[in-house]
Amino acid sequence: MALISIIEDFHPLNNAKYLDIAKSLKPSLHHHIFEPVGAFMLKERYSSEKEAIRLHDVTHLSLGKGRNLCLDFGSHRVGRVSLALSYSGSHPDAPALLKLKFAETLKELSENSDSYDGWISSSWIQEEYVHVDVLPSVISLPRRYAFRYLKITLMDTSPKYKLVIKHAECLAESSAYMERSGAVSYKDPMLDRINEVGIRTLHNCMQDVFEDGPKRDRRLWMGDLRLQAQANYSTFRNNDLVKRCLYLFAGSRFPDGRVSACLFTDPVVEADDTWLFDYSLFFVVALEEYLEATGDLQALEDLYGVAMEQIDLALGMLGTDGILDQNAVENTFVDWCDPLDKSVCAQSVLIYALRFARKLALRKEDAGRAEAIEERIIQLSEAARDRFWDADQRCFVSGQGQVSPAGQVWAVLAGLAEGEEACSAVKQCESCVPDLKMTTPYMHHYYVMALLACGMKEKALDHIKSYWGSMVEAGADTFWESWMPEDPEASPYGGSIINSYCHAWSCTPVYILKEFFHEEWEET
Ligand code: RAM
Repeated sequence: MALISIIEDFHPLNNAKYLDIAKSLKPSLHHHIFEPVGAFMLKERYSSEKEAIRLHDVTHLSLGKGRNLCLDFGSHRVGRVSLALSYSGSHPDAPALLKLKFAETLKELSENSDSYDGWISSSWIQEEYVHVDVLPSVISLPRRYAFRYLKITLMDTSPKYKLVIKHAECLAESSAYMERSGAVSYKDPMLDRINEVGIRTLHNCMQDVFEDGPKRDRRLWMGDLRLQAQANYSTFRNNDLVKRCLYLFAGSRFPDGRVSACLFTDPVVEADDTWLFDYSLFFVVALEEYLEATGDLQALEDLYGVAMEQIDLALGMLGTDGILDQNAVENTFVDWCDPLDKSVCAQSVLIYALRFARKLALRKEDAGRAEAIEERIIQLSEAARDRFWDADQRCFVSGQGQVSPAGQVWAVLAGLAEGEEACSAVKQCESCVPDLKMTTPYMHHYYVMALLACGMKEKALDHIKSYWGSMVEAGADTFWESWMPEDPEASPYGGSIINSYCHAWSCTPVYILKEFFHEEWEET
């Protein structure tokens, strides 16, 4: 299902004070130069068969028309690339025409982007045609790329000369210092590798905001931010970057006060005309967690009202039966899973957010509000149990008898079942129908959190090792936006070439391991 919202004449409600505070928190970017550590050629333009080349020999290679050269920058990098080019033979009598393709994974190198026909723009594919008029020369590409591999295909020269690639480098950028990740060892090679890949994923997405992915969409999404912030508190602790992002969301909203699902920051800050019910509520959750991490009274004072507005707007979407209306359900994200009936999830996310809103109210010493929220939690939970709990199947059922993993996970996280009932619901996740399987690390994160909420620590750890471990085994340098081990080509967008292979919502094992398992390793 495509997630495309177009609202004609959309004019976000901007708050200059919040945007000024966000601006004052804009971080500077740190730079680091990376050069290739390896090289190879693809035997055919789109084949995966490789011919190894010693890096040392690259600067002496004369590339003629149709040849390609792939440079391996060692791991996933986010930055700006420059190439020093020269020639062999006679003086160049025609421009060199290069096709440059930047790839986050090896697989992308041999994919033909012309075959992509999905619903997200193909312009996200990192490919350029570049004319080089003067040789020798150094060309600096104008865009920032997210990649490990660079494939240079020589589309044309002239019979009089060949191209020589003398040097390539990437000026990588991030607002986080890798040396300050606070990485610890879990004394288990796979967990250490998962932790390392997770930290790199988060680091490479930490730019002047928490980007969802540096290849695509390169911007701030609320659901992603909530998880990035949690991972950040366990690692880099760039808490001002979280603060900046919260103020950005508060600073540009829907005209009726709703927090937008996502924001653009360039050329000016502007809320996207996309609203997701669950994402707007994650503003409340992320604010409370930020305050817990920092105790920032200014943020509490400024943003409390915006958070409570999200709660009031969401409560306004309840029917007289205490169950959310279709508009809320249909605008809930949860996971990329078309057949998923999201009614249990939407109701549960609201109750989950209410629990954070209550903590916020207590923090603000707003006792009346806290009490009213408590009553709502009880009322909405009862309504949800009446509607969705199936005592025979011992799990939550929505729509036309649908038992989905996402529904069980969110109901448990909302506290709609406890003890044996919660365990029984969560166990349903293992035996669901293929169409309802979880598709993203984002959803798998919440599954692990539900296992932990049920006290199933060993299972939670096993799942981290098997699910995130399967990405590591499939060659991930950074964690991927969407991943189903049994269907490696799966994409929510109609073609895996457009998938993001460094997506921060997938980095959360760095948080879970540190917060829920670290002590155990310290003891051993
Ligand atoms: C994708 C983005 C983002 C996610 C939304 C719902 O397009 O990559 O990570 O939050 O969808």
